[in-house]
Amino acid sequence: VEASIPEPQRAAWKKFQATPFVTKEDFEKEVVRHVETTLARSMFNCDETAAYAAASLAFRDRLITEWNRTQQRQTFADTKRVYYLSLEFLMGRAFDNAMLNVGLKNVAKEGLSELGFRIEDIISQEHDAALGNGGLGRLAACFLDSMASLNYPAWGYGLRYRYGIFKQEIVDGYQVEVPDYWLDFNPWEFPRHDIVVDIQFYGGVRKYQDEHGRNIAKWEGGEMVKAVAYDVPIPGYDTPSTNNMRLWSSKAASGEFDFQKFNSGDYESSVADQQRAETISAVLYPNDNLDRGKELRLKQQYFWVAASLYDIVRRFKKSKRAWSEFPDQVAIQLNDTHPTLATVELQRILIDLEGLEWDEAWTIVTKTFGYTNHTVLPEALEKWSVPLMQNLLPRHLQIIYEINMYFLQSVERKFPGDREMLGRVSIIEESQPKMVRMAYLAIVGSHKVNGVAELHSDLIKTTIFKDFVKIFGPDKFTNVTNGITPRRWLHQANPRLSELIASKTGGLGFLKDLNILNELEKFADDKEFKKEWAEIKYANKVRLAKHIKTTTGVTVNPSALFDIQVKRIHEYKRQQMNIFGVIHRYLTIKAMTAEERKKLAPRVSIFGGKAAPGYWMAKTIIHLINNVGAKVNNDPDIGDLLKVIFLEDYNVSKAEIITPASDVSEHISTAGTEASGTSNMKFVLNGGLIIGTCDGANIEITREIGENNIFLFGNLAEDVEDLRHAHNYGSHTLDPDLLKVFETIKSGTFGDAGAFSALTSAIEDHGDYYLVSDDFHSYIQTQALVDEAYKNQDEWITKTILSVARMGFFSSDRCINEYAEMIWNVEPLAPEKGETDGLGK
Ligand code: 73E
Repeated sequence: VEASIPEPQRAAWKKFQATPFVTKEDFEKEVVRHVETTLARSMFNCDETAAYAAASLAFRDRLITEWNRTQQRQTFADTKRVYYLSLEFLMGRAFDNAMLNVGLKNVAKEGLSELGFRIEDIISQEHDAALGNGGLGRLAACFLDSMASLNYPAWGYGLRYRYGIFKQEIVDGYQVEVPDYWLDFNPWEFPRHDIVVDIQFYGGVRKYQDEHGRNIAKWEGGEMVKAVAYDVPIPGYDTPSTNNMRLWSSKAASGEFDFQKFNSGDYESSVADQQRAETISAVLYPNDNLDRGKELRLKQQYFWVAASLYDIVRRFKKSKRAWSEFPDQVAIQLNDTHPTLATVELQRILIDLEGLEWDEAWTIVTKTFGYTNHTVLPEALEKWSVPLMQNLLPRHLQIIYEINMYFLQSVERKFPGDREMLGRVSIIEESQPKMVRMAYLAIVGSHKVNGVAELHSDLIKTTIFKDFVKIFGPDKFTNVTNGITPRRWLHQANPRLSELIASKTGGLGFLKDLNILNELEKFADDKEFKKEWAEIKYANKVRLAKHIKTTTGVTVNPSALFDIQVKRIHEYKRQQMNIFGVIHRYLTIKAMTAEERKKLAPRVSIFGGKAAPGYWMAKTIIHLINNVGAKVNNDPDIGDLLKVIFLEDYNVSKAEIITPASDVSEHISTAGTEASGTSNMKFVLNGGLIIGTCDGANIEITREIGENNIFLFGNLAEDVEDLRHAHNYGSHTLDPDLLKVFETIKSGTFGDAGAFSALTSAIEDHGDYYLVSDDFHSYIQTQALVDEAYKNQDEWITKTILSVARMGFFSSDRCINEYAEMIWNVEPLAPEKGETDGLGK
């Protein structure tokens, strides 16, 4: 629909167009206006919640103004756009980030103060937007920040879950899940009730020939659901560019059949239909690195993918270009295999709805898509059962079979007679029932496939996707090592450190070019600088200690070594090894003389992370950590020498408090299992050292910061297979120190011994798949090296400064530039000079 204002009236529009506030006075005016009109309150009943609401709305208005300008600029320029399809966006809080990116935090701080509020109290009113599980979702959020900050024309597309990842409570040492209803008040979203897409499910396919003798396939019948768009502005840092994240919410298709049911007295079933439709976007699946193959999940995937593609295609069609130009205008990135149906949906649109020939359409599809793989864990590789797909998406299944047929024909031509190869690479697994292998479909449907760290990208080429490298050649496979946004993970989370760095590197430029951190190297031995550096770390530890005190009641000494492992609980991440190590330390201290104890560096072992609700072993690990804490923390014989803390409900806003407070953090996955990891980068960037295995991005962190500045241990990825084989087919002797730990657990020292038998028997009786025993000795030894190194604070601080100075590579800005150049072929669209007027600088 053309709704453009005619030329003669545009002058009036320009005269009255919204102007974003810049001054403190204008900000206050906006806050008061929102309190008094939008919220219908007054100075006599304005609490912190209302102040948060009004201040956020003031910033939202501002972002929307810039958002509109950015979209106009992009539409006029008509250049290529990027679409980042992710089922997860782990955004955390938006208010602080908006203030910092727009450059008006000081204005807001003073303005709020004049109105009677402390900005920290207002910031903490906000509920996290927790639409993700862990690293994959947080990576998507960092990428949005970088794409906007670098002025790339880019959209994120996702689902507007009514419930994000559950809130974790710890009750008697056990994890309890509480629903995360976060939409009570969300000023950051903008409902677009005019942007609604009909999404079809079920039904059947009718095939016939039209009057020209063309074969037609028509997907008919079934159910319709509506997708309603909600837009969230994504402000870039120090640029007016404001991109869009569009989240889809499901609604019942109003219309004849509902209405008919209603009229015929079938009110209940019409309400049931509505609820069923709304269920699609109701809840985020809480599994990290695990695929459970549930029908509702497949529905979510298609719902989101179909709505997003409809939107993208509609935008492309406005430019009236030939279809062959689609890949010159559109780049779509698949964040893991979750959106892989998008390749099939685009093929369906092109052949069934737009009448293109198969080959022409498929060329467009493969040029458009790129696929990022995030895991090699077999239990995480998505497969959908053929009967399930036949029922829900009958036309898509036909197209998948056809894609597979042409693909296998091409393989047959390249490797004549290699039947085994055909069976291995087929998109359809010939199991009972048959399964669609989504990663294979994603590879076949994309022009580039990337892993997320060097080791991981090498591993996928030599293991799970080996045959595909032979078929497509090595150039289709590449690496983009993950990164993090320094805006949130340094400037926002650690303002004092950011300020100190700015004072030595000529301002905040390092937040846009993180390699500038290099300039800190020359301060690595500067006494004055080191003192300030150490003071900031201490203050951050005091802040975390306070948080620990209020949330757990345990007093920890901020001078102790803070050893932190926060991430999703998973056997491959080996929190069990960490807690076994803690028990070993406990036993060691108990056996020490008073003299020996004096030499020991006091330690606080801090854990945090959620277990998937159905992951029993992970929940058992949480239980053990809490029970060890209960024992150790109350043992008067131990005192400050060891404290064990489990932090409840680890999420993005808590990570902003936790990350700056580490002395060491643990990244100790079995080699070859953690694709990248990103919290390793956050901890080092905040002046913490890490203890880690040769896995994921730990290897590149070592390359960048130097091996003297990291505590590496354990077996290498190349040896894992042989070790596992030896466990199962050779004689398997376990580490004696680990066996002592097991004895202690079994004796009931940490409560009901039977509760933890699954943890010990996974290692003793079931092959120790994650090599805990193989790595235990090396782990304990390395922890002893950490103790020793920490005693020399002077050297320790130098190590942390040098490490921070060398972390420039891990900015997500670097990642986005690599994606743009190697995979998307898009250019930034810089705002014009005059356009920066609205910016608070
Ligand atoms: O190593 C991390 C990686 O840093 C990896 O485990 C994680 O992605 C991060 C970002 O690249 C990841 N999550 C998932 N797969 N890999 C996943 C799989 C299924 C559902 C939800 C998340």
